[in-house]
Amino acid sequence: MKNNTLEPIVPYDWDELEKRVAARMTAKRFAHCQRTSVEAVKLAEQYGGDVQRAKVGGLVHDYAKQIPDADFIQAIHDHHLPAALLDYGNAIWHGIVGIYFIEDELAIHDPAILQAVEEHTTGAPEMPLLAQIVYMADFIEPGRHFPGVDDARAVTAKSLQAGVLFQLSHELKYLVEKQEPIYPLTFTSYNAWVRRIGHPADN
Ligand code: DGI
Ligand code: FE
Ligand code: FE
Repeated sequence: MKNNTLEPIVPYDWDELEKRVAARMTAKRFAHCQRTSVEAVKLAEQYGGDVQRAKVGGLVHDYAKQIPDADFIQAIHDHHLPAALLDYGNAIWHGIVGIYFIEDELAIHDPAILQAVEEHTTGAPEMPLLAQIVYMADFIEPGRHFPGVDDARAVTAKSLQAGVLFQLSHELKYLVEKQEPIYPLTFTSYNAWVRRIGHPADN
């Protein structure tokens, strides 16, 4: 057995997975995926997550980021997904609809990994540990340089759940500031997390 095997999560080895992911995106985006994978492994080690799934989930989370809009629209129809998705674009599609390309092209069917990819942009009201890990790794990987990223790293180092709420708040503020439409799940996620862990002083 080769030591870089990913079975049964992925039916081929790590080098092959990297090759397939790299083939679907620019070198810059691929480097982000690699850094997200490394960050996800660190978070999994710290918070008791599944390290192998974190490594794979981090690498494939943006697999569909550079797939053309027309292919997403086709996939939304083919998989009978909600028509409301058509009001959004790649920013929302690459996770929620991206999982179908991951299943078809990468032959990854692991439910925990697919859920983590599905939820990596909007979050979700109930995110399993792996989804929280991939969500935060994407946000704080060392290539991120937005204002507030150091606070995000510090919060996440203390509490993964507090990191999730931090990111949801940051995302909403950013979207409102840019006058971007907000996908309803982003709101629903924020509401659930702020009720669960917001205002610690009031609890
Ligand atoms: O794919 P990445 O750039 O690594 O990161 P991401 O998947 O977390 O976010 C991608 C983009 O999605 C980011 O520019 C902000 C945007 N986004 C997140 N939530 C929403 C959103 N865009 C809209 N329109 N509505 C949302 O609710
Ligand atoms: Fe993404
Ligand atoms: Fe990403």
